[in-house]
Order: sequence, then structure tokens, then C-alpha cells
Amino acid sequence: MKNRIVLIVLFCLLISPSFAKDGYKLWLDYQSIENPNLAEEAEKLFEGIYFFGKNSTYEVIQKELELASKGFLNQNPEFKKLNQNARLWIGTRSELSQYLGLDHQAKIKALGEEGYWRGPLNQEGESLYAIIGNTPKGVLYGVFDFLRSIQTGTFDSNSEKSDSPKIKLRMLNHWDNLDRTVERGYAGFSIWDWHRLPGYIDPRYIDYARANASLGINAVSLTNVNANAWVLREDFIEKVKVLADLFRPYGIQVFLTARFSAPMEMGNLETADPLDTEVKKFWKERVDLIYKEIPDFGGFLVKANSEGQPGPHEYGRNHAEGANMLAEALAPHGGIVIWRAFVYSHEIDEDRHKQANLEFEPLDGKFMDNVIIQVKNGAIDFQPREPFHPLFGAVEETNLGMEFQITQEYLGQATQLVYLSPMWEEILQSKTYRPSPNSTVAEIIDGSATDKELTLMAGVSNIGTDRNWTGHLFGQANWYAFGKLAWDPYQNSAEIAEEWINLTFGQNPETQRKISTIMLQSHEAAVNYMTPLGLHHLMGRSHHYGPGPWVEGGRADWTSVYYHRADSEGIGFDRTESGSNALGQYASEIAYNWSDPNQIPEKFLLWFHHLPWDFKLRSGRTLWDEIGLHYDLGVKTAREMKQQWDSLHGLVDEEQFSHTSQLLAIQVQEAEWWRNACLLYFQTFSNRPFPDDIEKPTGDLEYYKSLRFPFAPGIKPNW
Ligand code: BDP
Repeated sequence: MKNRIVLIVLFCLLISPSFAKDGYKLWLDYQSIENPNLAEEAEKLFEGIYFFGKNSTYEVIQKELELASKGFLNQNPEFKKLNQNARLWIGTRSELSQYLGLDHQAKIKALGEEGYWRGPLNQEGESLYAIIGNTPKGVLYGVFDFLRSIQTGTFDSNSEKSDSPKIKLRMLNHWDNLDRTVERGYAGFSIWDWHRLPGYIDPRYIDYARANASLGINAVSLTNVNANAWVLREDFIEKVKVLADLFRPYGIQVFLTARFSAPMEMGNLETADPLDTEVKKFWKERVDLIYKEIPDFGGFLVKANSEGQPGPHEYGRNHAEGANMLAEALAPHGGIVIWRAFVYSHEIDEDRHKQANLEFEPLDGKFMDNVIIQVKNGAIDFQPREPFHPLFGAVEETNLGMEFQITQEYLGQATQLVYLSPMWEEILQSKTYRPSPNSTVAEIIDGSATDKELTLMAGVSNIGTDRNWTGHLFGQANWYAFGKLAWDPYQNSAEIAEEWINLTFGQNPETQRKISTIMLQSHEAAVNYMTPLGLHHLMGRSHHYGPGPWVEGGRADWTSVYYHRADSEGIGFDRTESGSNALGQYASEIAYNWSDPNQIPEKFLLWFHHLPWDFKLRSGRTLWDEIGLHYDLGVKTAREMKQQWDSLHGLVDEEQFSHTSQLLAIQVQEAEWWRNACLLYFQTFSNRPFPDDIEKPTGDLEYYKSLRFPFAPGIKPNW
């Protein structure tokens, strides 16, 4: 009997999935340290930890150190008294002031509220290691960075490091509905279990907070921008309070989306006019009520007068009047309004590209100081590649924040491996030429070009209830990279990838090199097989997943054909002076250079120009041939990515391997689908043969047109 039990246990251990990596631990998987010297150094520190104070943030740091010590060294850490040989000192600058020289104190102070310093300290001949912030939050960031350095094998007890964030609000925007569906969410349901809150606390909330804090993400808005007024009800505020209380020690502030018509839906008012006294009173009371429960509530994120959402325009008021009304209610509590510049309405007859600038430029200087205008990275809508949004640089008096989309709505959702950091980096590094000739988007976002302090980078979350959080394992890399760029928008995508790979797949150089190659080419590959050379908005209209360059549902307004404008002569959207002149919304240097099809970067060619099929590109080939080549190159790169990955069999964990390998196989098929559908369709206009050196598109255009995705995640089925 006993033997049988032993056998069963052994068998269970052998097949136990607990050894496999299911992705739940994200980049916080504290694995046993292989390097003996590093293990010895770490052991010394973990055996003698001293906290210079007591607060809820230090409590969560203590828990993190316990987890880390067990993972790294298979032992519990020891928390000591100062005179008991404590070697790892943890505290704030003021708590440690008597041990720090004046210069050292000044150096730490200069790092600001959220900065940290970590490094060796010599005390009476004893060598210690200290992690010091100006606030407990800074300490928390320092500790996570310290742990990361051990994970990546780069920790050196003799060297120091200091760091501080360049952007004030580093924020995730969840597009989560109260019924737990997630708009454009591809990783299961919403992690906010509203039904069981406030009584039940899902352990995921804590792991979510840990993951964010480890990256320096310090704000989250919990609910969909297509907002539901219910979240402002007392019973929901109780639920939100529980989350806010859990996140507070991790330095994370909670925001909610505010539905502009809430005074009518909840307050029984006849109007939501922002200048109406009763409306103002409604919001003031609601805000006061929230702050009673959540004293550090962040404020509201608002989508107004866009895609059918209510807003001030209904009452003949503008965005500033709408935003300021909310800002006035929030200001006494230190709260802010994040007002979105993504304004799409069918009422206007202009190029959709121009709408945000048309509505917001005239309001420059009219927004209160506690309002930030949150601008999507490009003027259309999170397309696989967009030029930067012309609002960056166009206004000087207004706080501008960046909105990136982490969830891959238009980039293969949670099925395709697309590392988004290079796309974000391209935007951040773009020269705006305004306010000064050398300004870049990053400098506007971090306030250095505009002298602004209230700065923001937001990312539309890709997180859901899937065991691995993001659906595709590599979706984690996008969450990770977003956090890193929000902390420092000048970081390099290759370095971020390298760090994430190290934390996720370990330190084998061959593995690292191959995965890095896959990641760094993945975005360009997707652009090539979806929307090369500045084409955009070619996806199917409802699901935003596969190709749909044709008119769907019989309406041509603002569908793909509106954007690509293919005809027998040529293809592309003329946004120069002879067309919509959206180009005129950029700085004159850009408008001038890009209005010449021979000068504009070819990646934006058809975004701004309608050109003949035989137009000659820099390669000497015709536009038609180049389009074909790009689509084909996208497919070839997807195949290479799959081959590279498959060569890692045995080098990465089996579960990670097979998850990614299967998804890459689908990605290859879908790249082919995009190429075939788009090229066959465009050929009906160009009437030209495909270039000789590409694999010829196969399949039946009518079949591609007939494909529907009624059950695609993230959308409500359109019966
Ligand atoms: C579009 C999405 C839509 C969002 C909208 C937005 O398709 O679901 O509501 O953006 O950002 O890309 O408000």
C-alpha cells in the first residue's frame, strides 16, 4: 500500500503541471539562482533585512522579499534589528538621514518623489547594501529593480544605481464592462469580479498590483471608456474602494470612467449640460462621495462626443466646458480629468484624421490645470502603423497625455505575436518640430518640451482572466514594455525585449538571441502583411481581426474603401493640399517634406498620397509591385519567426514552447490570408500581374469576403 502511494506521488510529480510555466507569474517568477557567487551574495542580504520604518508599503515589500527569497534561495528571509548584523537596509532618505552624507542625501532628493537609489553603504567598516527612496513608493520601485537585477543575473553589490520616472502618471486603461466582458479584450473576461466584490478578494488583484508596481505603473482606470453610469453608484463605489485599498500600498491610484449623461441616468435630471447648476451640483456631490471612501481617488477618464457617447456638444458646449465642469468638482480633492481627444462623429464631413485637431486646437489655453487631454498615438485609430498624431506639438497651453493600445485590437489580437514596443518607440522618437525645432513626441509627453508637470502615458490594457493574463504569452511583453516606456519614454525596445526575455525564458544566450530576433521583426512583419506603405484601416469592420478591404454591409462611409481609395488609376488617401490637407495640421517642416511623394518616408506614403499604380518608388519598382513585395515579405517573415521559434524546442519550457508554436502556426496562415485577400482585391483595381519574385496569392476572393466572425472575442455579436 505504502509503495503504491509513493508510486502515485512520484507519478503525479512527473506529470505535474506545477513544473510547467503557465505564464501566471509573469516576469515575477523568482527562480533559483544558478550562479553560486550571486547566490552567496543574495543569501547574505536576504539573511539580514532591516526596514527603517513601518507602513503598508513596507509590508508589501516584505511579502515580496519573502516570495523572492523562497524562489531564489529556497529559504525564508530574515528580518533583523539594526544591530543584529542587518545587511540589507531599506527605507526612505529621511529615515536613513543620519547614515547618509549631505551630498548623498542631496543626490537622492533630486530624484523626486518616486525615485530611488540603491547601492553599497559603508558603516563603521561593515559593508551593507541599501535601497533608499524619497518616499515608501520610491523604496518599492527600488526593491523591485533590485529583485529584477538578481533575476537577470546582473546584480552587483558594489555598484550603485539610481532612477526616477520621467512621466507622472503611468496608467493602464481597462476597457472593462461591469458585466465582465471586455471591449477589445482577448484574454478572457475582466479581472474585476464586480459581482463578488466587495466581499471577495480575488488573489489576482494582488498579483496584478505587484506586476504593475514592478514596472512603475502607478494608476489604473478600471472601467470602459464607453462608460456605464452605474459605477458611480454607492454600491459600486464600495467595490471600487476595496480595489483602491488593495492597490494603495503598491503605489497605484484608481480612476473611473465617467459617463457624461450620468446626471440624467442616475440623478433624474433633465439635462447633463455642463453649465447647469443642478448638473454641477450632481457631480460635486458624487465626487465628494467618492473621496469620502477613497481619499486618494485619481479622477475621471472621459470619452465624450465620440462614437455616440454623450458629451457637452449636445448642449452647444465645447470640450473645455465639459472637462472643466468635472475638473472643478475634482480639484478640491486633488483629482484630475483625463479627457480623450479620440473624437469621432458621423456628423462631420471632414477627413476623420482632422477631427481632433479641429476640435481641440481652438480650445488651447481653455482647459483647467487639472485636465489632461489624452491623445491616441495616431489620428485614425491604433492602426498597425500610424504617423504621430498632429495634436502633439499643435497646442502649447494644454496638458497632453499619450494613449497607446496594448491590447492588439488591430494587430492580430491575442493570436499573433507582435511586439509593440518598436511601434511605440517610433512614435515617441518622432520629431514634431514644435514647440521647438528639435522637439519630439517623447519630449511633449514627459513635459520637458512644454514645461508641463501633469504628464501622462496611458495604455489600453490587454489583461484578462486567462491564466497567463494576456492570452498570448508574448502579450506579456507588451504590458511589460508599456510600463518601461511609461517610466522612461527614451528607452530602447531591443533592451526592453532583452530584459523581458531574460525574466521569462532565462539566460541561455541562444534562446535570448533567437527570441529577440523574433520579437524585433514581428511588428514590421505584421505591418507588411496587413497594411504596408501607409495603407490603413483595411480590417474587417466589426471584428477588426482579419482583412476586409472591401465595402462591408453595403455602406461605404468610413469603411476600408474610404481609407484606401483604390480605383483603376491608383491607391491611397490624398491628405495633401490637393486632398483633405490633414498634412497641414503638422508643423510646416513635415507638411512641406511629406507633401512630396518622393520625400515622404515610404512607410507613410499611401497615408498621405493617392498615387498611380505605376508610380516609381525609391527601389525603382512600381507602386503595385512594391505593395505585392511588402505583403509577401510579411508572410515570409512570419514563416521565419515560426521556424526560429521551433528551433528552440527543448531550450524553453515545454508549455511555453507549444503555446507559442501553435499560435505562430496560426499567425503564418493568417499572414497568408491577409496577403491573399488584400492582393487579390487590389488587383481588381490595378489590373496588373503580380511581380515575378513573389509567391502568388491563392484562394478565392469571394470566399474571403464571405468570412464572418460572429464569435470573435471582444465584440458583441452582430446578428
Ligand atoms: C476603437 C475601438 C472601440 C473603442 C474606441 C475608443 O474599436 O471599441 O471604443 O476605439 O478608443 O478603436 O474609444
